[in-house]
Amino acid sequence: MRHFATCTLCEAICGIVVETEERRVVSIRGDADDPFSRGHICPKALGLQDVYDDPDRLTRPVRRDGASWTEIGWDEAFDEVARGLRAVQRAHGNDAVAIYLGNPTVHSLGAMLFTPTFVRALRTKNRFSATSVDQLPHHLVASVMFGHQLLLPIPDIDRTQHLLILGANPAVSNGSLMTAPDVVQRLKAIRARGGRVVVIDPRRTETAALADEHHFIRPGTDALLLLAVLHTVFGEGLERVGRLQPSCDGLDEVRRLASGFPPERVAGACGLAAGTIRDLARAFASAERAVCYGRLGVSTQAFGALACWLVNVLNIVTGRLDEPGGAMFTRPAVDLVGTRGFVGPGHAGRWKSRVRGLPEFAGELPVAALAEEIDTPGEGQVRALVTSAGNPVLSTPNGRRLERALLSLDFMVSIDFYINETTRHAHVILPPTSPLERDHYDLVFHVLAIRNTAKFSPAVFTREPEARHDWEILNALTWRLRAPRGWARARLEASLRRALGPRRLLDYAIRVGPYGAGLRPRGAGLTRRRLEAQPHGVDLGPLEACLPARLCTPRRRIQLAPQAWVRDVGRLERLLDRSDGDDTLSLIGRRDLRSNNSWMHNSSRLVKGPRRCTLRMHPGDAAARALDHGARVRVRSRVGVIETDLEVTDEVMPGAVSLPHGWGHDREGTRLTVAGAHPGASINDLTDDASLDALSGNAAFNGVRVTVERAGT
Ligand SMILES: Nc1nc2c(c(=O)[nH]1)N[C@H]1C(S)=C(S)[C@@H](COP(=O)(O)OP(=O)(O)OC[C@H]3O[C@@H](n4cnc5c(=O)[nH]c(N)nc54)[C@H](O)[C@@H]3O)O[C@H]1N2
Ligand SMILES: Nc1nc2c(c(=O)[nH]1)N[C@H]1C(S)=C(S)[C@@H](COP(=O)(O)OP(=O)(O)OC[C@H]3O[C@@H](n4cnc5c(=O)[nH]c(N)nc54)[C@H](O)[C@@H]3O)O[C@H]1N2
Ligand code: SF4
Ligand SMILES: [Mo]
Repeated sequence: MRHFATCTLCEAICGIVVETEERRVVSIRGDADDPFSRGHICPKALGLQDVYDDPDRLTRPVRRDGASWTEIGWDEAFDEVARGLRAVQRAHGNDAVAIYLGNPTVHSLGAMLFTPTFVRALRTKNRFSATSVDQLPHHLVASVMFGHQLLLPIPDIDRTQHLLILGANPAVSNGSLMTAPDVVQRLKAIRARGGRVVVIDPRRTETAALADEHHFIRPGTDALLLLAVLHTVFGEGLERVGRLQPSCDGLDEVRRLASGFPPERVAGACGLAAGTIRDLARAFASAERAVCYGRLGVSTQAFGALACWLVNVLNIVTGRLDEPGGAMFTRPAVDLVGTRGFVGPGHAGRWKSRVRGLPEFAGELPVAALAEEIDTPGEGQVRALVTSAGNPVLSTPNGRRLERALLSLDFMVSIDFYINETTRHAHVILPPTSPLERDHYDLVFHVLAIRNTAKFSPAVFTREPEARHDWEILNALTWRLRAPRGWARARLEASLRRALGPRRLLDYAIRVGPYGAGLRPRGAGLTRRRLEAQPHGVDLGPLEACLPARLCTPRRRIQLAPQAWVRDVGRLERLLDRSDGDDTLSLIGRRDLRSNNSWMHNSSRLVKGPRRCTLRMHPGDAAARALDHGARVRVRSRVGVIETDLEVTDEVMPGAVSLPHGWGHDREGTRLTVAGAHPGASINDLTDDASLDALSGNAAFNGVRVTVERAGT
C-alpha cells in the first residue's frame, strides 16, 4: 500500500510517501507532489520507521517495581495513576502535582487537542513545558508587541532579497518558527535571484556556508549588536516605518534608547568591528526587501527577550513588518490566533513560582525552576510529577539536579513510549501510539509557515486494538482526576470528547477557520474531508499583509517600547563592562541533521557514522590548553562536569566552545539499546538552572562559563 503522510519530527512538516506491506514499512521517501515540501526530506524521516519498528518502544503500560518493569492493563494503569495523583493532591494540595509537557506535544494533533483539558483537570499552578528552554521569549515579545503569543512574524524567505539571520541554523534544523521545508534550496534561491544572506553566529555553521557573509558574535551579545544597528539606522536617516507608522507606539523611546549604543561602544563586547556593524545596518536598511530573523541562539540566552524584541524593532523601523519579503503573519486554515477558545493571547505574572518567585507566562512557569520546586521542602512543595512527551533530565538546565529530585517524588507518571533518562523514574509509563499510527494535521506549524498551506494525513497504520493514542490516554486520565463526586459528569464529558475525537474536532476548527465551509453541511470551502481528498496538501498562497487588522492589542496598536524591556536595557549595559579575564570559555549549543533533541538516538541508521557529541574548540584556545584534536577532555561549569571528545576547528570563534544537546544516554535503568551504545554526554549537566533570561525566565543555555582540561589530569 502507498500512503501519503507528513513527517512530524521537526517543524518543516515534509510530505512523505510511505510504502507498506501489511503492518510493515517497506520504504519512506519524499512526496514530490506535496506543493510545500516538493519532495524534500532529510535523513530523520527514515527514523519514523525505526521508531515504529523499535523493539525498545513500549506499546503497553508498564509499572515499575524498584528497577524492574511489569506490563499492566490500561484500565488498571489509568486507575493507578489517578489514585497516585489524587492521593498527593488530597494530602498536600493541588499544586503538589506538577506537569511537564515536552516538544513532541506540538507535533501531535491528538495531544494538541486533548492536553489542555487534561492540564486543567490537574488544577495545578506548577505547569512546565519545553517552551521555557526554547522559544518563550518569542511568545512573550509577540504578546506584548502584537497582543497575541502566536502572532509571530515569519520571515518571508521566498520573496526576500536580504535575509539577516541571528542565532539560527536552518540548514541543519530545517527551520524553526519558520516552517520552510526544503529550506536549503530556498536559501540558495535568495542568492540566485541576486539577494544576500548574512549570518551572525559564534560558529561558522552549515547555514553560514550557504551565506554571502558570516560574522562571529560573542554569545549573548545580540541585543547590544541590534541596538548598535538601530543606532546606525536612526543616525544615518535610514529609518522608514512606512504604512504602519500610525499604528506604532514608542518609536521615539526606541530612537532614544538606540542613541546610547553607537557601534564603537558595543564592538568590543560583541566581537564585531564598528565598521562591520555599520555596514550590516546600511545593507539591511537599503535592501529592496529585507528581513531579520532570530531564533534559538537569541532566545536561549541571558538577554533572550531583549534580543527577540529588537529583531522585531529592526524589522519595524525599516518598514519590513507585514511586507512581502519581510516579516509577515500567516493566515492558516485553523487559525489559533483568530478563533476564540484555542490559544489565549498570553498573560504574564498572574502567579509566581514558590521558591524563586519566577512569574508564569501563558499559564506556565519556567522549567528551570522545576527541580527546586521538588527538592526544596516547605508548604506547596511538588511531590508528584506528570511528564508527557518530554525528557527534561536531558533537555533542561542542570539535569543532574532534576534527576536527583525525581528520586524523591511520591508519585510520577510519564506518557511516553520510551524508558529513557526521565521516564525511568516514573512509577507508571503510559505509551501512546507512534507517529505513523495516527492522523495528522499540523495545528501549530501551519501557523508558523512561510506559505499558507493545509494538509490532513490519515494514519499510515490503524492502531492495534491493545494500543492507545495520546489523546485517548489524556482523555481517560482527565475524568479520573475529578473527585469521585464529580465523576459521573466528568465521565460523560470524556465520552463525548472521545466520540468526537481529533477528526471531528479538527473538522470543526477548519470549518470555522478563514477558508472553512462554515457549519452548514454543504457550504463551499474547506472541511476535513475535503482536505483528505487532497492527500498531498493544498497551497493557500503566499503570506499576505494583514496589519493592523490582525493585531490583538487594545486599539490595534504595535507596542514598540514596552516598559519592562526598556528597563531591562540597564541590565544589558552591564555587559559592556564585563571582562572574562580568566581561563573560562563560553559554551554554546549545536544541532545535527541526524539527531532530534534527545529521542532519536535509538535508531541505528541515524546514529551511525562519526561521533556527534563532541566539543568543538578554536585552535588558539586548544593550543593555550595544550589540547589536541581528538583528546578526551573534561568540561566543568558551576553546576557539573562531563567528559567528551575534542574537535579542534576554526569554525568556532575564539573564546567559545560548542556541544550538542540531547545526549547523555549512559544513565542506568533506561531501555534504549542503540542509544546506550552511543551515549555521548549531556550538555545540560553543565547548563545552569540559576542562569535565566531575567525578563522571560527562559533558560540561558548559550554563554555558560566553562573550563576545559585534558581528562584524567
Ligand atoms: N536536525 C535537527 N533539527 C531540529 C532539531 C534537532 O534537534 N535536530 N530540533 C528542533 C527544535 S526543537 C528546534 S527549537 C529548532 C531550533 O532551530 P534553530 O533555531 O535553527 O537552532 P540551532 O540549530 O540550535 O541554531 C542555533 C544557532 O545559534 C547559535 N548561537 C548560539 N549562541 C548564540 C548567540 O548568543 N548569538 C547568536 N547570534 N547565535 C548563537 C548556534 O551556534 C547555532 O548555530 O530545531 C528543530 N530542528
Ligand atoms: N542545552 C540545550 N538544551 C536544550 C536545547 C538546546 O539547544 N540546548 N534545546 C531545547 C529545545 S529547543 C527543546 S524543544 C527541548 C526538547 O525537550 P523535551 O521535549 O523535554 O525533549 P525531547 O528530547 O524532545 O523528548 C521528547 C520525548 O517525547 C517522547 N515522544 C516522542 N513522540 C511522542 C509522542 O507522540 N507522544 C508522547 N507522549 N511522547 C513522545 C520521546 O520518547 C521523548 O522521551 O530541549 C531543549 N533543551
Ligand atoms: S526536515 Fe526531516 S525531520 Fe523535518 S519534517 Fe522534513 S523529513 Fe521530517
Ligand atoms: Mo525546540
